[in-house]
Amino acid sequence: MPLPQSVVAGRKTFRAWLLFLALAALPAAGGALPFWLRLPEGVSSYSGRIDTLFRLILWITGIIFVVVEALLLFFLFRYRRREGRRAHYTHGNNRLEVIWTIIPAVICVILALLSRRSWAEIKQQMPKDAMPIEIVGEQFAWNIRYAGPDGKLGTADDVVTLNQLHFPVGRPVVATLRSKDVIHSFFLPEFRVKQDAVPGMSTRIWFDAMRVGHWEIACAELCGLGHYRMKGFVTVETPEEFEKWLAEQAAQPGQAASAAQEKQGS
Ligand SMILES: [Cu+2]
Repeated sequence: MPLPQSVVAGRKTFRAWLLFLALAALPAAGGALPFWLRLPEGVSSYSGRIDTLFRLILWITGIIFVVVEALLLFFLFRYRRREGRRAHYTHGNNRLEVIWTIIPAVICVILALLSRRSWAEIKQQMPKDAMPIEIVGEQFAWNIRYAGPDGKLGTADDVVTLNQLHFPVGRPVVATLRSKDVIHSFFLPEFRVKQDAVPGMSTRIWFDAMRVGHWEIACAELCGLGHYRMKGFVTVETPEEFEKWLAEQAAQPGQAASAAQEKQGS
């Protein structure tokens, strides 16, 4: 006895979804992205985990995008206006609507579960033995405050630099992020760090570097006319080089006074 029409159609839909999921999962599992979508090099110890999630989401949304646009074009062409054909009114198809609501919901829940641990480790738990610093955004610069010779942040011997972020390789940095005026976004692309600096709020973030080098800080929030030049510089160096640099900064005339002034103003 031949199978009813609806069962055949159901099986076809199921097979199509299986094929889609395999298509989405395979390249993502292989960590592949086409060359024109290459990410910048990953420098922090968690950049690889962020990239895996990013690629997975990009493949899933990318394939859905292509399928949806292709269907849109197909239906536009298939049901175009033609002489003698009357439009007919339809309420849609309940079963289809349930399917295309449940599948994205399941995908979202799976993605949330997959990223849960990384989110906790990167955004919620601050590492111990980290170097504390303070970063204050303003139109249009980053003020970065380091603990001075007394090793404590928030004292008169703090070292304050403009747009110069230095830290030693291999040691995590916990930064307290603030803003003086409008919302800025502290962005270190190679470290996979992006966090809003919101006036009136202190937000803690952490990052580290697996190798020495020079990179850039960007502001990822349109914060005013000078937004484009709100650029800073990251220097990751050996612990000895970092100590030397910090001592040099502390010895600069006016540094202590400006640190104390900053403190009063903040
Ligand atoms: Cu900004």
